[in-house]
Amino acid sequence: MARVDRNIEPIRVTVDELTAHLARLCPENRIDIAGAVTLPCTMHHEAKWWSLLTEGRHAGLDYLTGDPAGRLDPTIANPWARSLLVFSQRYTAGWPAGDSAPVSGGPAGDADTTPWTDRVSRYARGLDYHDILLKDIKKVVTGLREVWPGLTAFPVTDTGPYLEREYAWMAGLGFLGKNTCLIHEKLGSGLFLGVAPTNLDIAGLPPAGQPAAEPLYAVTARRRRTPVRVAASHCGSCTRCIKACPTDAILPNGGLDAGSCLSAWTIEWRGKAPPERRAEQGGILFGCDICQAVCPWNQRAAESPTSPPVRREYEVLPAHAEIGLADLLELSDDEFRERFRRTPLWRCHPAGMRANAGVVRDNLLKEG
Ligand code: B12
Repeated sequence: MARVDRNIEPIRVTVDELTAHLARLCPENRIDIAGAVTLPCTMHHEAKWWSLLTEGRHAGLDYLTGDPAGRLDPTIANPWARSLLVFSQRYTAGWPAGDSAPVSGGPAGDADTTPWTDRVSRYARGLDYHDILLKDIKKVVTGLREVWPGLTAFPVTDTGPYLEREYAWMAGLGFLGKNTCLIHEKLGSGLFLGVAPTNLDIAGLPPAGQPAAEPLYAVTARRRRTPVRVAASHCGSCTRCIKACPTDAILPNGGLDAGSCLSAWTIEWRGKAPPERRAEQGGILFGCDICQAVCPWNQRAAESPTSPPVRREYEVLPAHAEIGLADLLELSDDEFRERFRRTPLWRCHPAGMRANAGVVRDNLLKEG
């Protein structure tokens, strides 16, 4: 990655000042959790990242492999950056027990009555988080800039060269599950993440490389007096996600073989799952929630939903009810564009959506 030299001076702030402003700006802008990390810092799970690349578990996603040094150290591209702000927004209030059917990939005898949106990951049933969350983060940043006019910050969600889950853990937003997801002990893992490198030099944060015990802001009240998140994982001996994954994508001790993940097959590979493995896709149309749906942390989150509710933009779009699975098989490119342009489903392109629908139809016919 090219080094961008900018004459940007750091701004000295205290963690208490930042916390006070986040406490005001996050709820106003529907951000559910926020924190900060001092840059540069050590990546604790650097080895996990390297093994993904060296063992070829990155599903052939070239955007993951470019510029490894830059990905591990954002200050190479942004030498002016002193901290990384991390933001999270819920897209679902957990997964109730038993929710994984019918997208579980098992027999789907009620194929005729299952809305096709039940076969889509929850994160992708409404509007696109790249628009919603990013706008919300930008509003928080604008609010911070009113306080600190010299603030430089480049918010991004998903698309930047940042290991967002690692930073979210470092910033105290949650812990990392065996399924590699960032899990908040009360909100579960139905969370989007976004980050912003900034020139805020924040006094009072844990030293660079030391994970924070708590986020700076959370929509939930503290549950425990002694924060428990500093350990990387709180999965204990639980292996539910490992056992439930129909394609064995989650490794025996945690971590993901992305090339076996249904999410990669249906989103990134656009319906081009290996022909001999298509039956493993079962009734899943787009994305996959199984490793999250079976997670006890998510089932607990669903049982005790927190207020305020999840942003309604992430709920199933009413227009989706106008069509069924069979229509997706024949959706024209124009109709795909019209229906899905501002949704996460856009990512798999029209041909990918038709291919995914074809795999589901074939699997349902076989199972039925
Ligand atoms: C590429 C990508 C994918 C790929 C590959 C995922 C992967 N695990 O490598 C595919 C297409 C498969 C995918 C799937 C999904 N993704 Co995705 N994805 C990304 C993206 C763009 C990059 C991830 C990356 O760099 N992977 C490389 C690996 C090594 O890093 P990592 O997965 O972040 O893992 C880190 C830690 O978890 C830790 N780690 C890894 N293994 C283990 C094991 C243990 C035991 C421990 C303790 C730690 C640990 O080390 C890594 C480095 O810090 C990020 C956005 C971003 N810029 O970070 C979104 C992102 C990770 N995805 C997200 C989501 C929502 C999903 C899905 C749930 C979508 C769906 N329902 O289908 C699934 C979940 C699948 C899964 N179990 O991971 C969210 C995650 C939110 C969260 N709560 O964690 C992100 C952050 C997008 C966002 N901005 O919100 N994704």
